[in-house]
Amino acid sequence: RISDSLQEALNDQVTLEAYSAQMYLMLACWADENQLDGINSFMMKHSYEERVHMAKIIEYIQERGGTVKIEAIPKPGPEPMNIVECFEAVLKQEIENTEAIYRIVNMSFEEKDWATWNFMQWLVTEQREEEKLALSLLDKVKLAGGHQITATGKFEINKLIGNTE
Ligand code: OFO
Repeated sequence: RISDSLQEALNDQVTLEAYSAQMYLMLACWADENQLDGINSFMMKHSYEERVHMAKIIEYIQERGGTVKIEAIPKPGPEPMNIVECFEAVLKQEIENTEAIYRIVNMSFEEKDWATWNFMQWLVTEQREEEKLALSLLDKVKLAGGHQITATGKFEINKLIGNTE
């Protein structure tokens, strides 16, 4: 059975994944308000992915005989002022999430809970990919003009991000 401390850390991670999902939803709605349909669909997809992460962690806690506690999710924000801030928010969120995941990996290592350690490796890989993606999209936004982006730049970047998985 999972330890109380790992149970608590994994429960916190459930809330953090839910928070990430809300944050992507907030960015998706911001994009929609700003006629950025490609960015909207990218953010909607990622919000869904975070919910999948959340559900997997819930299942894992239950599988190990632990108790899941569904907590309140803090309000995401603030809303970005432009596309650069939008992708800076994504990168920041993913980095924070990675740090939280590493803390659990470390705890499971110290407790020699190899099942949890092994389960967490999937999230480690996932985060590596998500951080890489967030960083490369932020680079592309900057390349397209960053804070000085033109209407054409916005049009192109919106299309490109809309076609990104
Ligand atoms: Fe952004 O990934 Fe969940 O963990």
